[in-house]
Amino acid sequence: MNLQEIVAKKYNKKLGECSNEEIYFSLLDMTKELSGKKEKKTDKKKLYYISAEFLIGKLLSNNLINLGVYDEVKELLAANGKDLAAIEEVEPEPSLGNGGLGRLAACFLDSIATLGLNGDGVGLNYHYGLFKQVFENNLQKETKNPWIEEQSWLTRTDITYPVQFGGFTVTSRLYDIDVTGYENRTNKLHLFDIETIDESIVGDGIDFNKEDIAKNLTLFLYPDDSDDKGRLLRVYQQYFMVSNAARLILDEAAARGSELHDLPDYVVIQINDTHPSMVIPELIRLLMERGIDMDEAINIVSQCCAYTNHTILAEALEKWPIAFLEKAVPQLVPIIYELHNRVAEKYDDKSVYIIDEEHRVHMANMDIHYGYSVNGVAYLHTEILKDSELNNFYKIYPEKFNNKTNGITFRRWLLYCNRELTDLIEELIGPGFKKDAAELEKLEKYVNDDAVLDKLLAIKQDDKIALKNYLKAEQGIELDENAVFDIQVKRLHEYKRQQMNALYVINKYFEIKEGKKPARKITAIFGAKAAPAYVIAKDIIHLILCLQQLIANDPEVSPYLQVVMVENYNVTWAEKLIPAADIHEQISLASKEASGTSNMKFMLNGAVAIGTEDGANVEMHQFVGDDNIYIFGESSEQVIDHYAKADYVSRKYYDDNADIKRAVDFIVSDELKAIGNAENLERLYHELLNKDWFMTLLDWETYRAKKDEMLADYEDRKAWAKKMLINISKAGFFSSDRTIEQYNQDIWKL
Ligand code: 26Q
Repeated sequence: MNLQEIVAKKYNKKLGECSNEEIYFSLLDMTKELSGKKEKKTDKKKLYYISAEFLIGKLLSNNLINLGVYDEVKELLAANGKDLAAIEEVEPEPSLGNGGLGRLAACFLDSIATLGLNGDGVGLNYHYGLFKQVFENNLQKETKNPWIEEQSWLTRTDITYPVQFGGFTVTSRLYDIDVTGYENRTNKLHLFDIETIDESIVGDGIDFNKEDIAKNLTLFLYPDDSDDKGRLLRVYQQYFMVSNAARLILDEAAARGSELHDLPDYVVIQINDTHPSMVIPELIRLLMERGIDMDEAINIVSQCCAYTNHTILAEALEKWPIAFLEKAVPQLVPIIYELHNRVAEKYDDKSVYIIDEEHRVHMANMDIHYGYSVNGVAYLHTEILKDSELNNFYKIYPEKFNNKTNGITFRRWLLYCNRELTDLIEELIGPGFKKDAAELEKLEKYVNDDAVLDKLLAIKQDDKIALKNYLKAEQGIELDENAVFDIQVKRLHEYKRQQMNALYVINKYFEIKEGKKPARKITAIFGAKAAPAYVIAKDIIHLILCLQQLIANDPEVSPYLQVVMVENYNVTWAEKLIPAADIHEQISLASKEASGTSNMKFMLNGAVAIGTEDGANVEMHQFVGDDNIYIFGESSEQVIDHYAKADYVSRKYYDDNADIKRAVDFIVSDELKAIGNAENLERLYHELLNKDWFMTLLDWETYRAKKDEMLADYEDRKAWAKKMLINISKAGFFSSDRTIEQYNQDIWKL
């Protein structure tokens, strides 16, 4: 049925008479019908991308684009007096992820379908996604973030499984979301849920009773893991996810003709970080239940599973106390012991054991021993895994280690979020880049074409105005589109060093007060959520919000400097912010950011990076050369050396550099305390001065110098436009289509 027919049947109205909500629900039906026609079920081997997070974002426009009907629908609506952008506003954003890892999974699903590969996602149907962030008294407050409505992208299926926990059983129900490839097949995102979830147990904010598993299992994305009850619930969630996944995998493989002994010919499982690692013992258990002996079961599973590592931060590598597993999933414990014993028999080096001396199960270690591939997510990250973090494993299994530098889907992060730029590119080099991102290199021949450079600048200006209008409508904040927009958006974490950027702002504030005014107004835009229990991260948000208020109310400074922190940064915000950026901040402490993916989105949209040689910045730097990216700071080798020698002392930098001292002291000044809370500000001040584990002050001076150089360069508008063009033309490598092709060639072999 076409849209008018759906609307007529559903609401007995003409298009022009419908509310935006009615049109949205009708478009849902239409899209589902179109995508359903593109399902394919023929291939023998299938990929299952299991992930605790799929940060898919709004789907309406994405699906319309991928189904090839976006323009048609937009025009039809316009002809009936309706605005697609206003209809998009009706759609709630499914925030089923924290940040990079979850968004990567969503980009990957898009590319898998776009490349026509047989691969589905498997995860959990959280009723509330990542908390909604609200600011109150310049502090982050968390509130619940519902996204499931009576009519949504979810389709209820008939698939249910009994899932057994220690002492009780729950019954699962599978819901599916269609994943529409760009002008290609439709795959599925499988999200498991239980029907006994009780949304009424959520109290104020995001508090709930963490013990009643039947009522809360899929209620929230990542319950707080700051206490043991929350951590235990996480184990229940993970097992529920993988037990369902394993059964679905075995049922589907059997339907495709597998006799289980040949499972690796039918199935490949990509384990997205360690959150789904229990799929290994669970599959072994299920195979044994079906009559396969232990040796063969282990062998089969080891040939099916591949593991991706997303972090080298030791505290983020999951280690579950065996007592947790005994309580939640006792049936897995003997299998995990068996897996451990086989390792312990073979190797003396205890660092590669699965169970450590404190009776904790190291999930990554299990993945590495009993999977056939281990990959990092950017060149430098994989090198660090091989050389240091996982070196003991690399020595045992060099053949398992490989790199797959992350990528992003250009459908969402260019075609959808920056139509004007997409049209210009198409006008210059034709439409081929939409399917083959490497073709963007053809843009390079325009690097001295003044007309093209002027158009690029004009598009950026339009995007900045679009952001200005959106921010005004959302938060009532006024931007100046002639300012330089310097944007840092990502989860709040000390290693990402938003605090270093804030100290730059403070220094600029002082310079302006002293009469040293910048050539043009600088607008520093932040967007970040902090984990609810991450105290210092919340203090950094507090500092930024206090600076925002202080500077906005200072008539001496506000003409030259503005700080804006957008509330509830999410995928929808990213789609507005990224096209509008002049400068993007990728300033993590070298060695700490596994890859980063916002860096790729900004680059593709013609922003220029200031960054450290960290994560995928290293590869970006190689592609664009020294003239088109602003690199500063100590190298990963130097940083790793500081940790080894424990020789970084932040106070030394504070004592030796008067500007650093002035900026750090300002955190606890009377001016800021008049706006903010002494407790938060003092805690942050002491942290920077006495600990500063992520070495903020180490690189501050070179950061300041590099950013000042960058801002001066920005004034040569033509030279800057060239940098923009080169960045766009070299962004092709960072398409997730390229990443997925490499996964398929080296790991999945579909
Ligand atoms: C672990 C234990 C208990 C509770 C939570 C967690 C947990 C939750 C989320 C651990 C890690 C995450 C998310 C990690 C993540 O997003 N990593 C990012 O992955 C991106 C995609 O590969 C990279 O680009 C980023 O560099 C990396 O930080």
